[in-house]
Amino acid sequence: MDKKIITVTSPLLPDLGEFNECLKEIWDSKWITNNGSFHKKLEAALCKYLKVSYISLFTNGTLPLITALQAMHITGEVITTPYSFVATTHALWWNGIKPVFVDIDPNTCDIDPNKIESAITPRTTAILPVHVYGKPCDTKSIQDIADKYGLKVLYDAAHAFGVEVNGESILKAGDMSTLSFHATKVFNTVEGGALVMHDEKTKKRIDYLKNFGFASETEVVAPGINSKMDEIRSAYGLLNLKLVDGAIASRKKFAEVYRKVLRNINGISFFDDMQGVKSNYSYFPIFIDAEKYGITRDELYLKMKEKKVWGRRYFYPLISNFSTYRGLESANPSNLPEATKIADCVICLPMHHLLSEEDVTRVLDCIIL
Ligand code: T4K
Repeated sequence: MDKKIITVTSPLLPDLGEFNECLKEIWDSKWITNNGSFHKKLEAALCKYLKVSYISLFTNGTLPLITALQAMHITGEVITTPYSFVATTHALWWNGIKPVFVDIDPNTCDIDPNKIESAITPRTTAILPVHVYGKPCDTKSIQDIADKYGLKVLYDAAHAFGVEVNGESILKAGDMSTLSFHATKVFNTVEGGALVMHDEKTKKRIDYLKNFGFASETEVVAPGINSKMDEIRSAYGLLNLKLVDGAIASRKKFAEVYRKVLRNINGISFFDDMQGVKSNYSYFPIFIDAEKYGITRDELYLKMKEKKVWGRRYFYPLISNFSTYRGLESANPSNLPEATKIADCVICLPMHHLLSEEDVTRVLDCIIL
């Protein structure tokens, strides 16, 4: 019998019966977008779940990045990481900002705070770090640098839904944080995203900017974009929010099995849980030392593919290697040795709530040589 494909992720789907009931309510109300009742309910529910005071829903995780930069009037140069999904740097491009890439700390895959200061110039206005794989950045060191140089900090927290450090949401760090609710994320609204901010004034301003800049029926205060989440996705999100803790618990269980087996394989490394961090197990990256392991990352990746196990090389190539950015001085691989090394040896293993024990065994059988 043909084996099924095991994909890197699989979307969390709400109960179809309950979703149908919501659709009926939306149909009856005839209010399908523009800050409807499900939109309001989802914002309130997310504030509670994520332990934050203010949130603004968006249509994806890219537009909140673009909008936050606009709202904070960020210009000139912004220090960021090359080790992320390309949307992080594209958000700078869309605002006419020059990205300045800084290397990562291989122990977390997040931007290395020790390398930020030497990249600051008189044109630097902000830092755009990413909590890669949901692993929290060193937010204290980053904030100390930002305060010293008068910089803003915008966190791309696309992977960090529900992540907490010592009982506090990671989304409280910096000036603002963005989330992605794409189908491939721990919590999804099909497509979707959000911006988390710390005061009501900013929330109001962001709500104008995601609605073309309208402050009232007749007033446009800025060239805003259209990035409002509709009622259908908001309802879907509300239902998924009830399921997300169960999905994270399943992910944790599978992560523990992976770790138990992989710990005994020479040349394969991975992350353990960080002290004091409530993780969401959004990704399970492994790092291959080809010399010790015996085959290269790409050989393993292709072998997995042959066996219908679709891992993904997140994040290879580095953003700094894409044609739009590789001409930048900071994109030179000699400036980014750790990120270059990690991008060349990483594979994210299948990690989602619908894996079975048999799936996990099939994944591990590919890796055990
Ligand atoms: N910042 C960071 C750090 C990000 O990682 C992202 C997005 C963003 C910003 C921007 O957020 P959004 O604007 O996207 O909300 C995926 C996602 O499209 C992207 O959201 C995500 N990061 C990135 C890391 O991964 P692909 O091209 O790898 O996805 P795709 O379509 O190949 O899907 C991967 C696997 O997931 C498939 O093999 C099967 C499974 N899948 C996927 C979809 C879409 C399903 O089973 N069902 C589905 O509907 O980019």
